[in-house]
Amino acid sequence: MASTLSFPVIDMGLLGGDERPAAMELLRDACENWGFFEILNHGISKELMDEVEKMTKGHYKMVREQRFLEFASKTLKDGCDAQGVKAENLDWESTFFVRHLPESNITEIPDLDDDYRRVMKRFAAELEKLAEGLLDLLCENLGLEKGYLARAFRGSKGAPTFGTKVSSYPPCPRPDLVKGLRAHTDAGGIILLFQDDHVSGLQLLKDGEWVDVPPMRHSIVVNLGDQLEVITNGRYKSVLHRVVAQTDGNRMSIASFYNPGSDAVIFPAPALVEEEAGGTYPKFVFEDYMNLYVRHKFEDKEPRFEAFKSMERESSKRIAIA
Ligand SMILES: O=C(O)CCC(=O)C(=O)O
Ligand SMILES: [Fe+2]
Repeated sequence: MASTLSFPVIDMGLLGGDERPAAMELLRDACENWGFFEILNHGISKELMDEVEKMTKGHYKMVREQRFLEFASKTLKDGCDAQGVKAENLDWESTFFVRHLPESNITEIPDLDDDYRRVMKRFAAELEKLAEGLLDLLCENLGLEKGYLARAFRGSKGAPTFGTKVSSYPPCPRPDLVKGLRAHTDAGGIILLFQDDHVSGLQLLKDGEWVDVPPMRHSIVVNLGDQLEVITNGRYKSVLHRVVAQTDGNRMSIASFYNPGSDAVIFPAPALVEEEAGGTYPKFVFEDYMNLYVRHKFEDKEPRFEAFKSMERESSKRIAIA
């Protein structure tokens, strides 16, 4: 049975006071052993979060619900969608994606009203700051100099890739037939999720068991992607997670992905690589990783890392021969 026992919750308000060492230790443990944690008092105002939630839910009702219901009834009736993709390979979600960095495309997303665009831009700016602050806390725990991770994410444009996936998981009468979102690890860096405070469904795999990520009002759920696993040389790991479709309630989820710039070169931080042990993780250009990821998202991450390691071996062999 899924449990929420001891899911790490970190009160960021404690970081400025006497309890900072204990809060940093909780964060270290969460990064090393969970790949996930939930933060409170993160500095994003409750008013802004309430506004984002109201507008996101309104937008779904006004613009997206009808289209989803058509998909839903077809999938339930025929066991596949309009393109013939079988239910087991589908996700019970209605989604749109907004990019913020290196340049925003929010004006190009159809059917968003101006107020919603403005609020999402404000929210994204806050999340960007929060992501960078969190990366520095990770640096501190890892013994890396301040700014190391944010710099590692900068490509030639000097910016990360930062975007938000806005999703609704409407009630599903057949959760046995279609998953909310199939199990995967996230490809990128650090992910900040504003999730519904009533309708649950997000689970992560810990020690072979699915654990619920508890809904908590005005919290932000944070998880680590594959790139942080590579840069930390496996000290921190990206963790499998999924969304289980619920029979009741429409789950809102706003996931913001703070990822490397597309041409950033990703490799284990030398300070975290022990010479004798040799490198366990590969070096690659982030865009190349993403090109592989999109084709294999719902599969294990290890073969993705392995593919780049064998490319490295091949090219060093060629250099040795030449
Ligand atoms: O909606 C969620 O709670 C999680 C979404 C997610 O894992 C993803 O989009 O990668
Ligand atoms: Fe994810």
